[in-house]
Amino acid sequence: MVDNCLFCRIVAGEIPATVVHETPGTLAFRDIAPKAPVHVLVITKEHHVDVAAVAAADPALAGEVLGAAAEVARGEGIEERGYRVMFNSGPDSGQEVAHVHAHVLGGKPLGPMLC
Ligand code: DGP
Repeated sequence: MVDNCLFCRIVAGEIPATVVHETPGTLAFRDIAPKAPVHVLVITKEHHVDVAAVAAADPALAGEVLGAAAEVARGEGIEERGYRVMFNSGPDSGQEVAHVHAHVLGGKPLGPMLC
């Protein structure tokens, strides 16, 4: 755990979150400022700054994040219509929280990717 990391504090139970899914290595909870009817964040319980860091340090855990994202989509009922899984990584992406998280977005037509 990294002391000043918001998502590490959620994993530790120090900050409340609406958890929708959990695996041995991941936790999934609703985004506090949802951008779509379904907006869930899938994070690693271990601290990794971004998707490249977890992929380099523990490829199996990176795969576990993707599997958990698919499970969340199934559980939220958005699998059939489709959904988006997105990672921000680094300053140009606008990444606000330096702890790897997949955004799982769906529940409406999402339109083209913005950049
Ligand atoms: P990003 O910009 O990719 O780093 O996304 C960070 C997301 O985290 C953003 O969509 C808002 C969300 N978020 C920030 N603080 C909290 C919090 O305290 N609780 C929850 N559930 N989500 C948070």
